[in-house]
Amino acid sequence: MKIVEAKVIVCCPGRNFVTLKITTDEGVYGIGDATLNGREKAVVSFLEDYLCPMLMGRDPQQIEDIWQYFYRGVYWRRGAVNMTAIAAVDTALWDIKAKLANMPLYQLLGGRSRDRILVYTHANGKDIPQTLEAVAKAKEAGYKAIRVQSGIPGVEKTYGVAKEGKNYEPADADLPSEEMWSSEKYLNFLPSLFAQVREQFGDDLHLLHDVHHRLSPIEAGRLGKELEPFHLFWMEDPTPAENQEAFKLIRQHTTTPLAVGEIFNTIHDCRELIQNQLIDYIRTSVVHAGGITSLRRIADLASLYQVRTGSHGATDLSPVCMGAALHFDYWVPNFGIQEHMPHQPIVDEVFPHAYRFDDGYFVPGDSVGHGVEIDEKLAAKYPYKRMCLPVNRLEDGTLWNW
Ligand code: CS2
Ligand code: MG
Repeated sequence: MKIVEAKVIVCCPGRNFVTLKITTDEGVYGIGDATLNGREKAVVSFLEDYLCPMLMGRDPQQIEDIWQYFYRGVYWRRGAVNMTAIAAVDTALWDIKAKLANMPLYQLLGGRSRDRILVYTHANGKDIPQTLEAVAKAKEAGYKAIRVQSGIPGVEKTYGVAKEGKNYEPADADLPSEEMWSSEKYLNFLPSLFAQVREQFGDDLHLLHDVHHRLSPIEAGRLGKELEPFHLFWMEDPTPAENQEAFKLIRQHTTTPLAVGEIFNTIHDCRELIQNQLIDYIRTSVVHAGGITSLRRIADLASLYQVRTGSHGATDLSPVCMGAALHFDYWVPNFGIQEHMPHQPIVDEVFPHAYRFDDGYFVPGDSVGHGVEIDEKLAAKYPYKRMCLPVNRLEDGTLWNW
């Protein structure tokens, strides 16, 4: 069997998505997500100019060898663009292999380890009353786990909070918009938010929070400690993780569980964090960490240290990634939770899928492959439009982590 076509499809049904479609000489095809939010065209070029021509004539069944060819075989390793492109190839090939086996992907991975997949969704508002309303709405929709973000008094625009009357979408402008940040105001405010959420909703709901790389390690230690009475499921990305050792300091000060990894691309980005038990959840995704092949290796390493998975699932990860992630989650023994930020209805139309939500949980469905398709005709109606993520500055104008 041979690969005869590898085609990149770019569309913007409300937000940009890049999809790779690999077709074989026997007509079987597979698709993979290649979306890198705000840098989509870089991955398109990487695929079209380099990886796609190199795929022609190869046996699509040799998933491991193709992964090694693109990772080990290339002098320039790792990096977000590179690993997203490799992930798209890998996901499409697993889709093909599962179709050839006439199985849903999770069966090929080893079968399911659970009946259903716990997901968390987002609740946010411009202040505490609005945020409490959003939590109530998510709870009514059936979610058992909710990520809570709120506007901060004295900070005009902050990460994770939707514009009035709109759904939250991280890439919001043709050129990066600017936000302002104050760690002091945030730290003084956040515990009161969680105190009120617990007071209104009791202890049963799982609560999560994303710090989005904003704090220094000692500030993160303080926040984790002050949030302990509200027993969060996790505190996410408390500080940038380029220096993995920084997490030692946070760990020394708090028992609030820590989750990291949505911007990681390889096992090396998380190795020290996992081996030193500095985190509780590893959030690497199928699309940004090199596909199912490498996510499996990360999860196996994590399982040795009782670290569980909690894959990134924001709206910039396409339904193709979500489908593949849910098959992975169904199988992976050390599963923790899966993020679910619902796509707009038009996105679900462009990408028809077998996975479905049921009362706070997901199931991947039993279609062969990963169960996600792309309606190419509909996709063609929504051409690419540049959309950038914001940047962030401190009150004195210093550029900060977004
Ligand atoms: C976030 C994302 O979902 C998350 O946890 O951190 O919203 C992130 O900001 C976007 O995926 C960036 O593309
Ligand atoms: Mg995050």
